[in-house]
Formats: sequence, structure tokens, C-alpha cells
Amino acid sequence: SEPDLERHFEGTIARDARIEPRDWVPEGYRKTMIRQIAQHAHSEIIGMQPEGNWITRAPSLRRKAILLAKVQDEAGHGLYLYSAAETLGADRAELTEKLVTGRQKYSSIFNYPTLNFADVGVIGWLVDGAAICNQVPLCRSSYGPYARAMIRICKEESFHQRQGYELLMTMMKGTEQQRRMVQDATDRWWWPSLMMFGPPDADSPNTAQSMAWKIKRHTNDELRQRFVDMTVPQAEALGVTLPDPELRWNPERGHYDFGEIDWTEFKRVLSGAGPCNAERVAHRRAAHENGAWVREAAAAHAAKSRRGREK
Ligand code: FAQ
Repeated sequence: SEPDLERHFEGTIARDARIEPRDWVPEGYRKTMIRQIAQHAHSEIIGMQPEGNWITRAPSLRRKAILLAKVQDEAGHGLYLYSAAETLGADRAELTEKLVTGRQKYSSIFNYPTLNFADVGVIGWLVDGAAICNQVPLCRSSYGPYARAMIRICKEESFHQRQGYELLMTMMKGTEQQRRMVQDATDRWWWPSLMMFGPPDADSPNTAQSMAWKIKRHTNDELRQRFVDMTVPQAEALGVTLPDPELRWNPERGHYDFGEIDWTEFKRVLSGAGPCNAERVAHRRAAHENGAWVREAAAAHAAKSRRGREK
């Protein structure tokens, strides 16, 4: 009966055990989980574009091989996240339809352009760094298929972060112009990276419920602070300046203080008016349409094999 199912669900959450696809879940939990997983999957897929832009122009075979591997990993992450959403009853074709018609979100960060090759390094360092910070706690998320997907994704994200940092270290040991490129890319990506963690806790409509359901383990502001604290020493080791005059260690709090984030910019990007929103969605839509024949052929092949087996 419904109260029994509800008690079982609440008990599973309280015991810190995982919810599995066979388990009954309240409709709100299902909706929230599908929303977060779908947005996450879309982010991985759209996130292939900014760096994909540099594959044909990587400065060496080594850099090209690394970048290809990274972008392919992102496709893989998107695919198993879509599979995780399917275990909750979502339809993958529908999720893609929602993405290409602008009805479902993906991370704000991927609406910024990649202007030079240092951007590839800075995306690895800051964007993947922020992603790891946000996603390591999600390995303990209450929904089993999502939590397990996160374990492998985080392992690959740490490779991505390392490749970015190593690329930047190399550039910083290079010419004056290369050092300027790294500083310029850092200046452009720092604030958008902080926005990846979502709105401040006071303006985050989903946090309280997602924490109660143990989907999220920390609030947006907690994770943002953790990221700042982790990144400042890395910037020092690299020899770049983070573009925030208010950034300083606060011994009383035991954390770095930092300046106010431009939330109007964040809202603008979320509303679709960021520098690359239209381009990213149009590119994804074109790729989806151009791939229609592959889906049709795969479906025809599957139907034919099924008929063969039934004979
Ligand atoms: N961009 O109430 P909250 C990657 C939305 S990493 C766009 O705080 P919530 C790896 C939010 O969804 C990036 N939308 O929401 C990679 C909600 O929308 P609604 C992907 C944002 O869910 C690296 C509304 O605002 N990572 O892809 C953003 O509790 C390099 C209100 O916000 C994940 O998705 C934003 N930045 O917390 C790939 C991680 N922030 O209600 C390629 C999993 C918030 O209208 C290259 N997701 N919104 O549907 C999460 O941890 C959470 O969903 C948060 C947001 C923390 C993102």
C-alpha cells in the first residue's frame, strides 16, 4: 500500500542506503532526479563543443590525442547519464528533444567561447576542477544508478583536470606571450566557473528538498567555497592571478573570502542570452538531425534481427 511504500522509501533514505530502479519513489523525487540527471547529461554533451573546437588545431599530436580522449570521455558520460535517467522512466529521445528545443537546461559554463588554446587548459583546470568538487559528493547521492555513474565519471574528470593543469604548467614555462594567454583565459573563465555551482543558497529553490532526499550532500555555497579554497593555492603554484581583488584568506573563517558574483550575468546566460547559447543549441540540433539516418538504420537492423530470431 502507499503508506508502506512511502515508509520503505523514507527508511532507505534515513539508513543512507541507495534507492534502486525497482523501488517505489515519490513523484517529486522522480521528477527532481530526472531533472538533475538530464541537465547533467546535456551538460556533458554540450560540453563537448567548446573544446571540440580545438581538436583540429591542437599544437601537437600529443595534445590532439589527449584532447580527443577527453572529448570522447564526455560523450561517454552523457550516454551513461541518459541511461541512468531512463531507469527512472524518462525517454531519451524526449530528453534530447527538450534540449534541442531549449526546454531543458545544461550548465551555464558551456555558453562561453574558447578563444585560444590556453582555454583548453583552463577548462580542464577550472571547469573540470569545479565539476569534480560538485560531483565527488554525488558519488554518495541517494539514487543508486546516478551515484555509481558518478564514480567512474569522477575518475575520468580527475584525468581531465590533471591534463588541463599540466598543459597550463607547460605554457607558463614557455614564452611571455604564452603566459599572457594563460592569464587571459583564467580571467575569462574564473567567474563563470564559480557560477557552475548554481545560485546562492538563499535563491536556490531545489537545495532544501534535494538535501533532505540526500540527492545533494552539500549546498551550492558550501561547494563553491570548497572550490575557491582548493583553487587559490593551485593558481599560486601556476603563477597566475585570479581576477578578484577581494580574494583573501580569512583566518577567522578558515576560508578564502571572495567578491560578489555577477548574478545578473548568470540569469542572462540561463535565460538563453549568453555569448554562445544559440550557437551551442543550433549545433546540437544540426548534429541530431544529421544523425537521423543512423537511428533509423539501427532501428531497422534491430527489427530485422528480431524477426530473424523469431523464425
Ligand atoms: N547552469 O535550485 P538550484 C560537466 C539551475 S560539469 C545552468 O540550485 P539544483 C563536466 C538548476 O538546474 C556541469 N543551470 O538547482 C564537463 C535549477 O533549474 P530548474 C554539469 C543551473 O539542481 C566539464 C535552477 O537553476 N554538472 O558537465 C546552474 O538543486 C568540462 C535553480 O538552481 C552537473 O549538472 C548552472 N550553473 O542545483 C563536461 C552536476 N546552476 O529548477 C565537459 C549535477 C543551477 O529550473 C567539459 N547537478 N542551475 O530546472 C547539480 O549538482 C545541481 O543540479 C546544481 C544545481 C548544483 C548544478
